[in-house]
Amino acid sequence: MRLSEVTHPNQLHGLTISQLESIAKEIRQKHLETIAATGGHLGPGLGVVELTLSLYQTLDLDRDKVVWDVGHQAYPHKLITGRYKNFHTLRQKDGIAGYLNRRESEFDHFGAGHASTSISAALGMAIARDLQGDNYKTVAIIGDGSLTGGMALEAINHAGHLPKTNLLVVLNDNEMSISPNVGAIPKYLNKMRLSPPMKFITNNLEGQIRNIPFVGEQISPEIERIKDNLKIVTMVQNKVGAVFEELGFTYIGPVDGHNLKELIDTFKMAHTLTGPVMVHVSTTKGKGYSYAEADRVGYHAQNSFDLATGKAKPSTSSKPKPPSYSKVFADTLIKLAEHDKRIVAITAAMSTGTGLDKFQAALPNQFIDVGIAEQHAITVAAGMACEGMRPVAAIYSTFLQRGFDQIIHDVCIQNLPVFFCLDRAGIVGADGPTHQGMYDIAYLRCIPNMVLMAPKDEAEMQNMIATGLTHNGPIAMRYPRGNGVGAPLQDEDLEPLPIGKAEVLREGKDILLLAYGSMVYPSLQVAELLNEHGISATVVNARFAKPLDTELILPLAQKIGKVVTLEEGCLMGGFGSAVLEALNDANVMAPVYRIGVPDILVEHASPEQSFNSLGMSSGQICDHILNQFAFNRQPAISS
Ligand SMILES: Cc1ncc(C[n+]2csc(CCOP(=O)(O)OP(=O)(O)O)c2C)c(N)n1
Repeated sequence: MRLSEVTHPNQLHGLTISQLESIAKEIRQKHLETIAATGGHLGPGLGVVELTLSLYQTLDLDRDKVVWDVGHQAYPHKLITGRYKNFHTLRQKDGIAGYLNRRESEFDHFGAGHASTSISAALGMAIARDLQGDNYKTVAIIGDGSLTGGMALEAINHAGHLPKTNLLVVLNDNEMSISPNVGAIPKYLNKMRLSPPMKFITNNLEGQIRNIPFVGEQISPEIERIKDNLKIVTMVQNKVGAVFEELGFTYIGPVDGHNLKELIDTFKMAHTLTGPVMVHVSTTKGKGYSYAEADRVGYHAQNSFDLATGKAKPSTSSKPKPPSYSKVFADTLIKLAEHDKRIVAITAAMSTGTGLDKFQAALPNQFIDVGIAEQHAITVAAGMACEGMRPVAAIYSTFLQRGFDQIIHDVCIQNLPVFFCLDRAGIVGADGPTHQGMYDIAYLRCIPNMVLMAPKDEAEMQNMIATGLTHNGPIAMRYPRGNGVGAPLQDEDLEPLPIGKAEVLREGKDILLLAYGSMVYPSLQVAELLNEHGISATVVNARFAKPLDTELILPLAQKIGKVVTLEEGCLMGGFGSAVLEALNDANVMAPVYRIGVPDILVEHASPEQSFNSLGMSSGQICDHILNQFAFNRQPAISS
C-alpha cells in the first residue's frame, strides 16, 4: 500500500511491519518536501512517524480518540487521515493548518497550539465516555517538554486518582522542548531513558512454553495472561517509572520509538490494562533527516529551505533586512543588564523565539528558563521583585494568556515591578488563531496598576526597555513579530520615556489618527494617502494605551472633531476602546472610528494576507476613513 492510498487510518490494520516501514519512509519524504517548500515544524513530526503508525494500527479510529499535545508534531497524523492530497497547502491561506483543528478533520479530536492540554482533554473525554456508558479508547500524546507545564501535571494528579478510568498517555520523549528541556522532571525522564530498555522477556517465555511436549498451543489464552502480568511485574520491579506508578499510573517503558514491532506490542498490551497507563516512548527529534538530527533546536521549525543542503533559501531581496524586534530586545537588555545585576531575564521555554538565547550566553547567571510554565514564570518574577530584583518576563502575547490570574493576583495587586515583554503581539501569520497575539491590550488594560506601552519602531523600543526597567510597578511592552522598520538604533544613554505621554508626529486639521505601536507607521502612510484627497491628518503616536495621554488627546479630539484609532489587536476592550471611554468620560462628542481586529478568529495565512482580509492595509484604511466620514474623494491625478 502507498501512502497516497491511505485516506482512513484504519487502512493500516493488518499491514505487515515491512509495509508500515515503507509507509513511514513515504511520510518522511512528503513531510520533508512539504516543509522545505512551505516552512513549518520539522523535527517534531519526523520523530513520531513510527509512534503514529504503530499506535494507529492498534486503534479503531472510527471510535477511539487521540489527542495530540500542541499539534505541531502531528503532520504524520494529517498524512494518514485524509489530508495527503492537500498537504502541499500546509500553513497557507485556506490550506491545511499547522496545528490540529476540529473543523479541519473528524480525526482531529481536539484542537491545540498551546502546550500541556492533551492529558486534561483526553481525560475529559474518558470521563464523558464512562458517564455515557461507552467503551472507546482515549489516548493523549504528550512531549517531554509539554509535560513540564502545570496543566499536564494537574491532569496526571487527577487521572492517577481515577483507577477505573481507562486512559492511555503516550509520553513522546525526545529530550527536547524547542531548546533542550529543563527541570527536575526531564532529569528524571533522562534517568529512565538510560535505564535498561523494557525487555520483551515474555516472547521467549512464550516460545519456551510452546515447546513443552503435549502442552503447546492448548494453553495459549493462559500464556497471554501470564505474559502481560509478567511484563508489568518486571517493569515495576525495575523501579523504572516508579514516580508515575506512585501517582496511580501503570508505567510501561522506555520503548524504542522507532521500532515498529516493539511499539505495536507495547500499545496492544497497554490497551488491555485498566485505569491510567503511561507508555514512555523514546524518540529522536528530526529522525531520518541528518541535518535535523544534528541540530535539533534549529530544525524544530523552519522557513522554506533547500532539502539537499538543509540551508535556508537565499533571500530574493538584495536589501539587508533591519533586525527583528526580538533581536533588538535581547541586545538592548543585555547591554542594560551587564551594568545592573538586579535585571534577570525569564523565559518559559522560548529562549530562541524571544532572542534570549543570546542573553543566556552572555549573562547565564541572570537568565532563567522555567520550562513551558508561563504561570510559574510570572509568580517567580513576582517573588524576585519582592526582593529588589528587576525581573523581565519575555513571553509571547499568546502564551501570556496562561498567566492571567498570576498577573492580577501575584503582580498587580501587590504593585510589583515586573516588566512583561510581549513578543509576537498582533498578527502572527501561518500559526493561525491559537497563536495570534490579539488579546493582550484588552486583557491587561483592565488590571489596576498595570502600565501598557508599545513602540512605534525598534529605536523607540530601546527607550521603552529603559522605561520598563525603571518604572516602579507592573509594566508591559508589546511588539510585533518580525523585523523592525529600519530606525537607527541607539548605542548609549537610553532615555526612559515619561509614563503616559504620547507624541504628535504630524499635524493636520481634518482628522485625528491615534495610533498604537506597530500601527504608527501605517498611520503615517494613511495620512499621506488622505493628503492626496485633500484631507489633512494629525497623527499621534500614543506610546501608552494605559495611562492614556488624555491631556494631549482630549483637546485634539475636541478641536479636530473626527477621530480614528489604529491598533494591531482585538477591538473589544483594546486601545480604541480606551480612547472611546476617555472621550465619553470627558464628554467630548467626537465620532470615533476604530481600526483593529473585529470579533472573529484570524485563520492561518501570511501576515499581509491577514491584514488585507481584515481591511487593515494602508490603502484600505484610507478608503474606510473616506467612507466613514463621508469625505469627498479627489479624483486620482493621472500621470
Ligand atoms: C503554552 C505554550 N507555551 C509555549 C509554546 C511554544 N512551544 C511550541 S512546541 C514547544 C516545545 C514542546 O516540546 P515537546 O512537548 O517536548 O515537543 P517536541 O517539540 O520536542 O516534540 C514549545 C515550547 C506553546 N506551544 N504553548
